Amino acid sequence: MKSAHETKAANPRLNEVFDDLVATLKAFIRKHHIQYDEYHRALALLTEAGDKQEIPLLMDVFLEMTVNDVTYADRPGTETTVEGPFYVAGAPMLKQPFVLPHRANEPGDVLFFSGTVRSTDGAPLARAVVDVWQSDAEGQYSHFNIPEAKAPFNLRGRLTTDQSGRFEVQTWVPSSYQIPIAGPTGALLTALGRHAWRPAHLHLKVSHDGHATLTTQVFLQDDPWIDSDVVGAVKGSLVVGLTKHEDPSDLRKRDLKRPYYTASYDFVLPRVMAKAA
Ligand code: MBD
Ligand code: FE
Repeated sequence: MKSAHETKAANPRLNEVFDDLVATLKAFIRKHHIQYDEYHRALALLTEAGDKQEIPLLMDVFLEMTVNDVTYADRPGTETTVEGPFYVAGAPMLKQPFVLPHRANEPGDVLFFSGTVRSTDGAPLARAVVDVWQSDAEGQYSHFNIPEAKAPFNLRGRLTTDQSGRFEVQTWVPSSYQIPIAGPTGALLTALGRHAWRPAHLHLKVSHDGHATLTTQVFLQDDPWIDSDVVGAVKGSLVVGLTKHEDPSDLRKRDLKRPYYTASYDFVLPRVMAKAA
């Protein structure tokens, strides 16, 4: 549909989707008899979300999963899920043995997360880059909940797979994550009578030359919120179990004094076809 305001179609896609967005919202306003009180409440919510830098959180909680579904429908290999609002590019490139940046008194239990990266044809991918980020054991993300200056790139890092496509990284078991309920996104969830929890998860971007980058999450199986993620981002194929290690011989092997956990995941990346000239 062509709007009466349009002079030239500099970007036909923009005209098409924006005109439809506005038409959809106008139909929504009529359908629900949205009047000024609710219109002003919507403006106040968006204004507060902007002021508090929460627009990415608000959008990702309610809409990103659908964008993910549409973008990656029919994609082979490991299933994708949302990136979320807390990725920070440029995390440190780690050296062997891989340990994510952490504080001297990092709370919680040590986790060794290991796995492989392969191509859809089964070939192991050496020197694939695995970019990991997660909350700490108290549900806090560095650079967002923990000030950057206090703990730069805490629990964020990049590592590479070895010649057989394997990796192992030491981190800390993430906890269930509650979206801050004091902010506008959390307040909206509370007003809706919905909880604000996500099950414990590790975020990953896995990349390799000639392959499509995989953005996904790995979820911990026994989490109480595994079936009711507020973001709706859990897929069964992305859930892993934790194994607890407390035998003295296991602890000696890792040079640790407290029980630790292991989990693993085997990632599969689709090849990108070279574009025909
Ligand atoms: C998160 O930690 C997250 O991963 C997503 C997708 C949304 C909100 C908080
Ligand atoms: Fe997250």
